[in-house]
Amino acid sequence: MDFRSVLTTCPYCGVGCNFIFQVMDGRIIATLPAKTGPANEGSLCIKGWNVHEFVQHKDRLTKPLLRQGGSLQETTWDQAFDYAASELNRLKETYGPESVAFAGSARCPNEDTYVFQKFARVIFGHNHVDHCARLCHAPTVAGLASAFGSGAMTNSFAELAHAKCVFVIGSNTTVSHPIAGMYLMRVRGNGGRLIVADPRKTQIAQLANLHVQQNLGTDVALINGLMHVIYKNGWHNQAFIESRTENFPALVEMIEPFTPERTEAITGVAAADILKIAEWYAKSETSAIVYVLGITQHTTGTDNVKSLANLAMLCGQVGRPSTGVNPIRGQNNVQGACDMGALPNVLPGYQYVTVPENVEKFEKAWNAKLSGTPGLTMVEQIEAVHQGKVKGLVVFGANPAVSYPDSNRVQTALEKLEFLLVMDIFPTPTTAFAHVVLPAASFAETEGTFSNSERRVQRVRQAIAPIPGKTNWETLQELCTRMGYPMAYGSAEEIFNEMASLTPAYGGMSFPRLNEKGLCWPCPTPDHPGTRYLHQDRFTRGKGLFQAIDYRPPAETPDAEYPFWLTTGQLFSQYLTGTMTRRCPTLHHENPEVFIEIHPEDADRLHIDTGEKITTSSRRGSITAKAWVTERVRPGVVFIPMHFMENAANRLTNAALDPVTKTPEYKVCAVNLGKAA
Ligand SMILES: Nc1nc2c(c(=O)[nH]1)N[C@H]1C(S)=C(S)[C@@H](COP(=O)(O)OP(=O)(O)OC[C@H]3O[C@@H](n4cnc5c(=O)[nH]c(N)nc54)[C@H](O)[C@@H]3O)O[C@H]1N2
Ligand SMILES: Nc1nc2c(c(=O)[nH]1)N[C@H]1C(S)=C(S)[C@@H](COP(=O)(O)OP(=O)(O)OC[C@H]3O[C@@H](n4cnc5c(=O)[nH]c(N)nc54)[C@H](O)[C@@H]3O)O[C@H]1N2
Ligand code: SF4
Ligand SMILES: [Mo]
Repeated sequence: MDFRSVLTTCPYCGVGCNFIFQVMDGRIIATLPAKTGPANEGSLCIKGWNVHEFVQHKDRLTKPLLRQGGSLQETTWDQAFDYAASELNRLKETYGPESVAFAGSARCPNEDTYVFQKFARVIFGHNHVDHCARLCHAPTVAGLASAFGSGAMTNSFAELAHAKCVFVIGSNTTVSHPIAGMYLMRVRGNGGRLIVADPRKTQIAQLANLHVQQNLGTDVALINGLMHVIYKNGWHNQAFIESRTENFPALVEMIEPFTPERTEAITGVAAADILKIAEWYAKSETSAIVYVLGITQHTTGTDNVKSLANLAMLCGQVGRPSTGVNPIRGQNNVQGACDMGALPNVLPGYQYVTVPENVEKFEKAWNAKLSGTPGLTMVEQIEAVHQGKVKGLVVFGANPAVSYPDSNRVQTALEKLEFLLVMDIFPTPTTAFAHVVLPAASFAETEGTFSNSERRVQRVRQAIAPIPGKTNWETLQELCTRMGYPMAYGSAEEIFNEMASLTPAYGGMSFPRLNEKGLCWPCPTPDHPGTRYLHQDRFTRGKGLFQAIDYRPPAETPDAEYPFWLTTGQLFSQYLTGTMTRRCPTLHHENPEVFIEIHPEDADRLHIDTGEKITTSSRRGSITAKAWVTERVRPGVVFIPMHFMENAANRLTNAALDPVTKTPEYKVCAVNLGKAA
C-alpha cells in the first residue's frame, strides 16, 4: 500500500485555501484543511472539502476528440495535434494571423497560462488573447491601476478581521468567498463595524450593523453621496490628501451636487443611512472596503472601482494594515492569469504592449516577432466571429457557451467558426461545438503555482498522474512545436523561472522559496520578503489620482414591455458553469436546479407561488424555471443564478460592455415574467 499526503491549493475561488490530499495507491481518498495555509488558517468551505469528487469523476475527458462525420470521436494525440496544427496554419495562411483568437483560463496554474499566452503571441504575432478576468475583475485592474498604479487587492484577508470598520459593497462574501467571509464575521466580535451595501439581502447583509439596499447600478451615485457628506462635515483626511494625492479639486466639484436627498432619490438609500455610513467609514481608525462583482459587472464597472478608490483616498483609509480597497478576485488563479499576461493589452507583469521597449524585451527573450497593438477582448472576439473577421478560436479552460452574456448569440458564433479547439477536463456545452477537443489535466495532476487574491503565489502539487496522460503545458508546448516554434520545457519550475526573469514583481520568487508559505508580490529580489499590503508610503504610481466620476444609469432599464430588473450571480455550492460542482454529489445536492428569486409583492400581483414554473424573457432570449418567493430581493427585481447550462441565465443577459474594459453588464438588464405556458 502506497500512502501519501500532498499539500496543495484549492482550484475554486480566489481566497486560495491550502489543503492536504490523502492519496492511497494513486487515488485521492480525502481532502483535509491545512493549518499552515496563510489564507485559510485550517478552515475550508464545502467546495474545498469535497474537491476530490470531481477530480476522479468518471466523466473526465481522457482522450482527444476529433469531429468526424458531424460528431466528436476519440482519436490519438498524434492525430489531434496534426489536425489542430494544420487547421490553425490553414486559417493563418488563408485569412491572416488575425483570424485566430485565444480565450484562456483562470483555473489553470500560472505555468500553463504563461505557455498559453506565449503560444498565441509567438505563433500568431498578435495579442488576441484574453481570459475570464474580462467577465469579472477587468474593471478592478483598470480602475485601481489608474488611481493607485496597481490593480490588485491592497491588503490581506486576515487583516480584515481587525478593521474597525469594513464596508462591503457588491460582495456576497459568505457565499462566494466563504473563508474571506469568515474573517468578516469576526469584525463585530473584535469591536469593529460591518456595513453592507447590496441590493439583495445576503447572509453577510443580515450579519451587518447596517445593510442598505441600493437600486441596481447606482453605486457611483451612492459613493459620490458618501463623499459629499464626508467632505461637507470635514471628516476627510486633509493631510493624506495633500501629501499623497493629486486632482482633489476636480473631485470636490463633482461631488457637490450629490446631496443626501439627491443621492437618496437615485439610489433608494435613505439619507440618514448615507450619513451613518459616511461617518462610520471616515471616522474609524481603520476602515477597509471589500467589493466583488456587484461593483464590476456593469457598464460603469471601471467608474465604480475608481469611485471606491476616491473614497479610500479621501479618508486616508489606504496604505495601512486593515484598510484599503479589497477586490476579492473570483477564480483561483485570475490574479495569476492577469499577472501572466493572458490579456490583450499587456505582456507578463503588466508590461503594456503599446510600449516599444516592452515588446523588444519579450521579442529578444522569446526570439519571435510580437505585436504592439492591443488585441480583442473575449466578448469582442465573439462579435468578430459574427463579422467574419475571426474564423478560428482556441479555448483553454473556459466555457463561453454558458458563461458569456447573451448566450444565444455566443452559440451562433461558435457554430460559425471554421475551427474551434477546446481544451477542458470535462465535456461542456462549448466542447460540443469543437472540431478538436484536447483533454486537460486538473490541478491535482500537475506541479505549478496559483496566485490568490492577496497576490500570494502558492504551490500547486501533483497528487496523482495526469488523467489524460499529459499536463496542460506539455500539451500546449507540443502543439506550439508542431506549428513551427519549438518549445522544450522540462518542468513547471523551468517555466516559472523563465516567467519570473521577465516579470519584475515575481523576480525574487522560486519554487524553493514558495514551498513554505508562498509569497505575495511584489517580490523583486531573492532576499525580498514579499509585500503584504500595498501603497504604504507611496502609491505605485507616485501620487494617488482622484478622478471625477459622474453617475450614469445602466445600459438597459425596465420599460412597459420588460418591466422587471434582472440581476444574476453565484450560489454557495455551485461554481460558475457548474462543470465541476455539478459532478460533486455533495455539492450538487445543495443547489440542484435553477430558480428565480422574486419578491412577495410581485409574486402576489402575478399570482405566483414558490415552486411554480415561470417564464422570464428579455430582448435576447427566455428561460423557464421555478419561482422562489423571497424578500432577499426588492420589489421589481428578480435574481437568477448563472450556473445551470440547461437554463442558462445568460440567455437573458445583455452584452452591453463597460467602455474601458469591455466587461459585460451581467448585473443589470430588463426582463418580463409570467406563469409558464
Ligand atoms: N460558490 C461559489 N463561489 C464563487 C463562485 C461561484 O460561482 N460559486 N465564483 C467565483 C467567481 S469567478 C467570482 S468573480 C466571485 C463572485 O463573487 P460575488 O461578486 O460575491 O458574487 P455575485 O453573486 O456575483 O454577487 C455579488 C453581489 O452583488 C450584488 N449586486 C447585484 N447588483 C448590484 C449592484 O448594482 N450594485 C452592487 N453594489 N451590488 C450588486 C448581488 O446581490 C450579490 O450579493 O465568486 C467566486 N466564488
Ligand atoms: N450571468 C452571469 N454570467 C457570468 C457571471 C455572472 O455573475 N452572471 N460571472 C462571470 C464570471 S465572474 C466568470 S469568472 C465567468 C467564468 O467563465 P468561465 O471561465 O467560462 O467558466 P468556468 O465554469 O470557470 O469554466 C472553466 C472551464 O475550465 C475547465 N477546467 C477546470 N480546470 C481546468 C484545468 O485545469 N485545465 C483546463 N484546460 N480546463 C479546466 C472547467 O471544466 C470549465 O469548463 O463567468 C461569467 N459569467
Ligand atoms: S473559500 Fe475558496 S479557496 Fe477556500 S476552500 Fe472554499 S472555494 Fe476553496
Ligand atoms: Mo469571476
